Amino acid sequence: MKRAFITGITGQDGAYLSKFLLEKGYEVHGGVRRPASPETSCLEKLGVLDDVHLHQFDLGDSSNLFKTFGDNNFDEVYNLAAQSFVGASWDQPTYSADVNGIGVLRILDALRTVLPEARFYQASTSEMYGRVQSVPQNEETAFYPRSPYGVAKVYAHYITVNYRESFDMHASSGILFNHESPLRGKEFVTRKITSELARIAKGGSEPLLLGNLDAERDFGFAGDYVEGMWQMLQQETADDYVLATGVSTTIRDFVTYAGSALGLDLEWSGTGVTEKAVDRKSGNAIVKVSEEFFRPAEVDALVGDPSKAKATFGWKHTVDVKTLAEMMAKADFDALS
Ligand code: NAP
Ligand code: F7E
Repeated sequence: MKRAFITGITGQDGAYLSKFLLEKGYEVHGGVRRPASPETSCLEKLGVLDDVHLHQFDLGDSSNLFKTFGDNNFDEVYNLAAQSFVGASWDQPTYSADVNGIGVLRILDALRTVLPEARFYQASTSEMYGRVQSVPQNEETAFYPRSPYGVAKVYAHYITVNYRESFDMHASSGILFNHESPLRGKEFVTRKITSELARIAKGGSEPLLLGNLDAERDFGFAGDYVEGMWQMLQQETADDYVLATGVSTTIRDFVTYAGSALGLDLEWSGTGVTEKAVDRKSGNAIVKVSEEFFRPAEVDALVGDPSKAKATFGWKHTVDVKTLAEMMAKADFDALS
């Protein structure tokens, strides 16, 4: 039986990856920051909390990384832990740099010293492309990060490549575009949209407040992406791969898709901060724009090219963006019933 360790096991991807690996017959271990009362709702919702082994683990502390890897003979280590909210990285820039950047060096250094045969996965991100240098983005596209989060992830990406090349470690980096699910945190835009529209569809009167509706993202389903993470570590040689759908969608269109799944027929009018959406049936204002949710520097448009992952191990997405919006909106609506 293979043994895997997942940092960030309590997050969206950690929960889906745990379920996926358990179904493959793995013994699954994971790191939690607050073992006395960890936030385990994602693992509970997927029904796997009782099947995983939780260890005290913080990316800020080298000694517990050495202990965790020194005491356990893991075959695969997936680093999913991060301060993952881009917007918060301007408020906590040094913390984001430490956890998302130097934290990865701490893991690699511990693995090199006490568990050098373990295969390693680093959660890299399309945010590294930032102000995009070509369209679509693939493994050869130059990085131009636009947030403290993105800058830290570029460091993490290159230190992973460097340890692979310097110490012959099996260390791979998955450059994943946005992937979402009913387990997504409510501060991220897709889940904010679906949870707020569900509230409105249930009779709530306050409109949904959003920032930049013109931003475009390549949205996929998290369940598809964790399979790609695992596939990367099954390759004989470690490498870097983009996972994406190849389709880009504005935030405005995602709202329209989610609204439609809940019976809201949205009509958009205005521009910039005066833009709004009204439900044609009720005449109620459903969406308004607030400057509060704009970022100091924006990533305007991302769209990925996953050809390398498809050609190498046959990965492709199975859920398109409309189905994703519907899945998330209905889950939020049902949760309120
Ligand atoms: P998420 O739901 O926010 O989960 C993040 C996890 O990291 C949580 O379990 C959190 O634990 C843990 N964590 C945060 N700081 C930590 C620290 N100092 N030490 C140990 N654990 C810590 O994120 P996600 O969406 O699953 O994303 C997983 C990874 O993929 C992240 O690295 C993210 O940056 C990256 N990524 C995500 C996407 C996406 O679209 N989802 C795309 C590309 C890359 P707590 O429960 O204690 O907070
Ligand atoms: O924003 C715009 C916002 O916070 C998406 C993380 O998983 O994916 C995620 O990062 C877009 C941005 O995700 C609101 O300005 C408009 O353009 O959902 P988000 P993100 O920044 O793309 C990448 C790949 C990661 O690696 C990250 O870990 O939506 N937007 N109005 C808004 N965003 C939020 N959060 N809230 C709004 O009200």
